[in-house]
Amino acid sequence: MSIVANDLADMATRAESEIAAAADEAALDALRVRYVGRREGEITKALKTLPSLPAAERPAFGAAANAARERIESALERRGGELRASALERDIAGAAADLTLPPRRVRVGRYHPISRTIREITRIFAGMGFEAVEGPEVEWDYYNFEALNIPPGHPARDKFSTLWVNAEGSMEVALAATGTGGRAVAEPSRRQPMLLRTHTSPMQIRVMEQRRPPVRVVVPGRCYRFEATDATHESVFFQYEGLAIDEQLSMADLKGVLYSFARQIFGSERKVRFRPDYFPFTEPSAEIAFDCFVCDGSGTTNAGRCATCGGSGWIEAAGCGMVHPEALRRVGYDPSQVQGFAFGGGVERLAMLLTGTPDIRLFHQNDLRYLESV
Ligand code: FA5
Repeated sequence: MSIVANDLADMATRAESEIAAAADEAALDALRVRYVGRREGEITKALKTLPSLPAAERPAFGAAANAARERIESALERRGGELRASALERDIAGAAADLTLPPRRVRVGRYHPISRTIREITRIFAGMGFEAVEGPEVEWDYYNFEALNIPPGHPARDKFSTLWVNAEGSMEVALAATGTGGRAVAEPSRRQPMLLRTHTSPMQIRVMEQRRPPVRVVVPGRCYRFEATDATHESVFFQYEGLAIDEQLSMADLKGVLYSFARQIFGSERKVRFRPDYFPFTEPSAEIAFDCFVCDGSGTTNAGRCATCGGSGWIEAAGCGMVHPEALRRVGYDPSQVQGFAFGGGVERLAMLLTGTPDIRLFHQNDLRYLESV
């Protein structure tokens, strides 16, 4: 190493001991400027002499200057940390607050069990190729009923009483059986009254209107029904709708998809029941149910009839079936070319099974003590 390079090492040693003795941040700053300041610092000054050195000495000199800078900078950092720590200790010693008190509990946010269940449902269906889409909660009579083969006066409207938006834009409760919120509609059209949708099935029509087969979507969303609540019924609840349209789809595909879903969400321990049902917009139609986790499917508990499943031993989870050819024709699909299956299930019913919640109303009462425990 050249003499000049040795001088740089000596300078670093001198700087280190001065830095270690710096009494406060101001003294430390002055030393920083003096040694490693960009304009007038010792290192900068030394580097300015570089061009005047013989070429052979320049690399060693440059390396020595960098090494000296690194030593000085780490000494500055070390001493800075020491000074800050002792300043903190001084503050604590002189503080008026009682620092021995336990800290305030930090409340960590988390997903609501319903949101968690929706995320799980869409994740599982995504694995089977279903894209998640959403639709409007305030819906035309046309999509909620008519396009699903439920014209005014159809008995299937009876189980779908809901809130209707009347001509003045305010809400009124009416029996869906009237189909018009109590108002006569001369020509059935999309400009009919609007309502709070009673199921997610209107999205079957909306999606088919917008896309050509193959279609594979899952639609989670809020639904509304004007009905008395009990352990498994709410007037505002969530459903997830599934729709698949393709060539040569059959009931076997529907069953395979729903069984795979049940296994993925519950493992193999829940029993699955699949049996015929009726929906105007699917043919044939079926219903899928899981055995009740409270009474283990027996229908009774120590207290008597199981309140969660109403004594049946089963919790009805979804309706399903092959999309009705009339619904396919209505959106311009050719039923001789494409077929499809659809299903619509209750999110809360799954969340109840997943979290062991015996009463659906516990999800929407906003009692954090309960929501944090599941
Ligand atoms: C329907 O709503 C049909 N749209 C389902 C369907 C879709 C059939 C596609 C065929 C093809 P249903 O009224 O049975 O069917 O409701 C479906 C599921 O929603 C029920 O199995 C239940 O899990 C849930 N559900 C229905 N009403 C309520 C309620 N009031 N509270 C909580 N969950 C409910």
